[in-house]
Amino acid sequence: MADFDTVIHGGTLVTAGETFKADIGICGGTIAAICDRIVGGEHRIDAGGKLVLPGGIEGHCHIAQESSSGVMTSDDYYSGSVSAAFGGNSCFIPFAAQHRGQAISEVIATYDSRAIPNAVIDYSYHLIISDPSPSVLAELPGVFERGITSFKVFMTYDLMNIGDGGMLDILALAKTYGALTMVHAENNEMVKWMNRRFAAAGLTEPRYHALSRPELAEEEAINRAISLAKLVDTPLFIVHVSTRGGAEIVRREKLAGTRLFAETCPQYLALTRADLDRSGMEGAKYVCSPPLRDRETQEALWQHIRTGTFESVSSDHAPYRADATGKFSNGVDVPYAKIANGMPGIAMRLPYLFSEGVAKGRITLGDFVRLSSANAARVFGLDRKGSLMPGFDADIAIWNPEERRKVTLADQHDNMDYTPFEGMEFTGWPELVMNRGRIVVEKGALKAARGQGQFVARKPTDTGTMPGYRAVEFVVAAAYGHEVAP
Ligand code: DUC
Ligand code: ZN
Ligand code: ZN
Repeated sequence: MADFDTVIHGGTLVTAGETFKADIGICGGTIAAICDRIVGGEHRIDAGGKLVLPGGIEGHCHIAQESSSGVMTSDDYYSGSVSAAFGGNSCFIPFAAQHRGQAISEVIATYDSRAIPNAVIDYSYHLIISDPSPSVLAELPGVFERGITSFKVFMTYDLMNIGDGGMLDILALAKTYGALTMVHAENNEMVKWMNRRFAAAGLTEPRYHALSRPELAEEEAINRAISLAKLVDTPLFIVHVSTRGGAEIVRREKLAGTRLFAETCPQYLALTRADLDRSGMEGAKYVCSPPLRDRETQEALWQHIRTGTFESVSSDHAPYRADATGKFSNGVDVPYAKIANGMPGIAMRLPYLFSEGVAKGRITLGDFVRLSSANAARVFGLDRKGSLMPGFDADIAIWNPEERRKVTLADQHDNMDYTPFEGMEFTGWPELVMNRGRIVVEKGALKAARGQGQFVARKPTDTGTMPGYRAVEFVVAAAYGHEVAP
């Protein structure tokens, strides 16, 4: 009997902290050994001197999810996970979205029915809460027990925005159970006010979408969200930071010890609001929220990536086809506010980050692993993923750092009719992706069976040595002899 089910040999291993040549022995889906040279193994995979990395963990994507206005994403758990795997990921965490009036048990059952038979890589959910009623809050402990240890709330969109009071209630509950609250931070009233101004002036083309969601709306909401989380003294994750000002607030607060995490996304680094100027309704393909910004912002965000402001670069894959099932579900030639919000990118996240980051010398290979996998594992409580270590899941991606390829729609594996990265040339592509020791993708071919991905129960977030914040008012109340819990 062979010692190992699989041995990966002849590669250069990269983790968040180290780069070294070694072989990996895999047994029962787990990394069993890492050492200079491993002989034997039932299957042997020759890494041929290429890079052997922890599989990517996509922490922000919308799969088989209805928007608040009822538009379904084009990707289900099959096409979404296949596409993720072709892009170097071995695990993803889409959202399970509660719409108002829904019980959480119903939401989770719905997403289970979508994910279990279809996912080809491991998955979990972040729970979106749009209606924090007492009965919904009462359901949350059961959700944490199931290993869904993070949720997302919105400060914008009339049908999703839960208001500051709702956020405080959720943050307080999250604190009790050690859950992580993620937030879409844009000031709803500022956006609505801008929308009314543009509508009154007859400015309804896609390009005005970007202008209707000012940088100030993001900055104000990030600041407010952090204040709310500090009052409660519980960790917060700011999703899709798109502005220099927002990133600067995150940076400042982290330096002050606030328990805060944040991400940005490739679209804010690769595209600008000028992409919404494309002729006809082509610009609709670039409608996403927060919106695309400008070249100066791109440079600033890269600087923040380099210097550790962001834990991860996530795709925010929100795939709506440029047809009546997606972008134009309210009709073609509609005002920008009626165009479905979001763009695809789950397969391009890592090739983009590798090419523009590592290959262009902006970040190190260790940074790449942190931003693509290791930090997501730590922050989202995937305690057996995000690194190459004995005892960890054999979630592994072999990358060819030299391969140069142009992005085309024909090479995509999602269910989309466009890619916003069309025509861009990237250096560095994944060649093989493995999840729990099973090959999912190899040399451009899918090897996984539908439904072989497993739900992963997650642990609470590791906030490490971040000291957090204790509002003086609770301290004074305690001195008065009243221990009021935040
Ligand atoms: N927020 C997201 O995170 N994704 C798509 C649209 C949105 O508002
Ligand atoms: Zn969002
Ligand atoms: Zn999103």
